[in-house]
Amino acid sequence: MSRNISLTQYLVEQQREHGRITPPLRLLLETVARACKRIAISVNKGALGDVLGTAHTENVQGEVQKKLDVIANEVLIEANVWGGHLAAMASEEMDTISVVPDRYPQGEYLLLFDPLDGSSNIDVNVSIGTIFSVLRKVTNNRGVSEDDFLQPGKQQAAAGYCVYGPQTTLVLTVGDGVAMFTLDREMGSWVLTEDQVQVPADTKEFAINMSNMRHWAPPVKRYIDECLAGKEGARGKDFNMRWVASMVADVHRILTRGGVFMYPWDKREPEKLGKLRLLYEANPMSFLIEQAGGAATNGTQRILDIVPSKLHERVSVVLGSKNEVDRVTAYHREAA
Ligand code: P6P
Repeated sequence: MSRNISLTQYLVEQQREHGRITPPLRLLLETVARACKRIAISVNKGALGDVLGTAHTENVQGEVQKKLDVIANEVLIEANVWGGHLAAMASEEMDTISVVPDRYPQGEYLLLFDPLDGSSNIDVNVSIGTIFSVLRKVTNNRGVSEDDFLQPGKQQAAAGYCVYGPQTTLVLTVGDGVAMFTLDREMGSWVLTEDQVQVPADTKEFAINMSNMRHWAPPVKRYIDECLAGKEGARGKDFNMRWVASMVADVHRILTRGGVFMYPWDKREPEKLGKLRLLYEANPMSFLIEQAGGAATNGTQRILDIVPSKLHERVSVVLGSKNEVDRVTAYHREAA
């Protein structure tokens, strides 16, 4: 990929050739991309800026917020509130939705985001990222409410993430495959560096937090035990393990070279369906993975088919190389 295509040109071509992008959606995506550049500047300051450590506040999840969690959330809200492309926003860092105030026009789109995912890695200089999901507001005859956000992930208009790592890379889908844009810091612009990304159907790499092994359900334990048994075991091949504890980094690796990512339900908090959030973590990542030829389930059901009942609903996640996800899902169905 070397035609040096900018994000704007990619979006204009998607708009012109495929009709998948309306002008307000193009404005939305360019605004989010610009906000990610602003977040990258704050992330890259590290100890040189007043951005590390905790903000001494808690979010709706009861988690202590890092300063950069709050900064990233504010950057996304401020960048998107005035453009007229959005009706409202939802964030991991906010208890309820943020409706576009009356002083600005309201648009037809809803933006959901985890402004800075993996924030436990901030202070130790490991890759983190911003995850976003775009829905269309389905009810035009009244004001926007939280119920407008409770749509299954298959109804997303767009989804993506920005990974703040050795490179700053924006990964995006509007339903016509997955494209990757690398930030050219000299120009301050996003340049298309991969298009029509494909996840290999098979892999030898799995990503899971092994310290939770004693809490897993049997199908997960069976799958991982077989991976660990290697070529002498049922799988007849050796596996490798990766766990960055930053979903964006793990998913980016899988989009780049394959793999399977699992954050399954476990019995530590049995009332919780999983750790990861459905609307602004699992859904956007599942949309990207499926658009790249991979698969994403909660162990038994396609994630994008799940109809949410709450804004901050959690879900069990198995996603990545299709043949491995299918195997894990088959083990769950056999166990059921
Ligand atoms: P654990 C980050 O906090 C996150 O939400 C995901 O990005 C990541 O995959 C997971 O949690 C890591 O969880 O329990 O391994 O720290």
